[in-house]
Amino acid sequence: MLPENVADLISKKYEEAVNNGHLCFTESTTKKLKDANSGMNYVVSYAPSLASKPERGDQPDKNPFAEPEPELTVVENVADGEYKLLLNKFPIVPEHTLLVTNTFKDQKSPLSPLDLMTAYNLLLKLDDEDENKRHMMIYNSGPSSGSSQDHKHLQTLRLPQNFVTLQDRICAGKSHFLPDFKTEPLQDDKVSFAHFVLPLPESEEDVNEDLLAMCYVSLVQRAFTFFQDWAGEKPELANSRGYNVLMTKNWICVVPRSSTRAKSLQIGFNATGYAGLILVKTQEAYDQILQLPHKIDEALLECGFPNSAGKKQTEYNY
Ligand code: B4P
Repeated sequence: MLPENVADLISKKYEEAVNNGHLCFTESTTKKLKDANSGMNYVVSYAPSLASKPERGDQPDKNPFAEPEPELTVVENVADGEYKLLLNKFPIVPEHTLLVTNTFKDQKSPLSPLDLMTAYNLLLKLDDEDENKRHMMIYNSGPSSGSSQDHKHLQTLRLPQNFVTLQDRICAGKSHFLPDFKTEPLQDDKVSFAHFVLPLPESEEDVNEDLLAMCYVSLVQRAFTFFQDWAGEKPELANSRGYNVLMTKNWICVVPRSSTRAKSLQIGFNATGYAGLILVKTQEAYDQILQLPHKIDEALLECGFPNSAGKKQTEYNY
């Protein structure tokens, strides 16, 4: 499925691509912050040079994944030719990879059991407890989710060392379960935005395509309920149906999205924002965040939906 030494292959290809100029790594200043109100940990990456980068790269009409650059291609055929494993051409963290479908599939299409399983297997191969390395898969689906490319791609990036995400915190000590009409997914009532989380089984042997698909479908269903609920007030939300998926070896999370950018701080978020990884491109936003970290939580709500912790799905379902 994936080569045993995929972590080494990524490192080697990354080093070559940086050295031969095929990959444009952007340096950033990073700062760890904690919001005392929400308890959320943040790593804020300030990268002013990205402010002038065009949103869809220098060739906005071209699909970069139709014929990916060989210099960025780590594995040509993953899962019987279903995907390619590529290096992200414009990363802010090293060795950021993309699992891209070989034939065109829409980024708005749901994740398939194979998408989820392949991503999970990649996480297993990249995480290294001895070296304290953890990774997260993200899927930005729909225009309000922060995605800029329409060809289906799942991203995998390393989490900052010793970083505890919102999802880690609420899953701590919890066993895997599937939600039903009595049990809702986990949601931390201290943060302002809606997010639905399920712990994954501790043992990787208990994880398979069916289990991941059931988790994903049950979480996405809750996100879609939000769109229905807001259809009267904001019909454009019902049509855009944007959401983020975040997954580590330990949990899977879905966040319904209402917009890409927060007007308050003038910053955009993709899935990483909802794990507490915040990319900032202007000095103004950076200064405001350093002064008042709670502004991030407000901005995340602006781009999401209100937290529904404690409510049963039937209570916010029409
Ligand atoms: P999308 O899902 O469509 O968009 P995105 O990751 O939100 O990045 P975007 O392009 O909007 O850039 P942004 O300024 O927000 O993913 C498309 C991916 O394909 C991108 O990662 C892009 O770099 C990559 N890509 C485009 N052309 C390519 C090509 N020819 N070959 C290979 N890959 C190509 O963010 C700038 C960068 O920082 C992005 O890489 C983004 O993923 C990353 N990033 C954003 N927030 C981050 C955070 N908090 N922590 C770490 N990294 C973060």
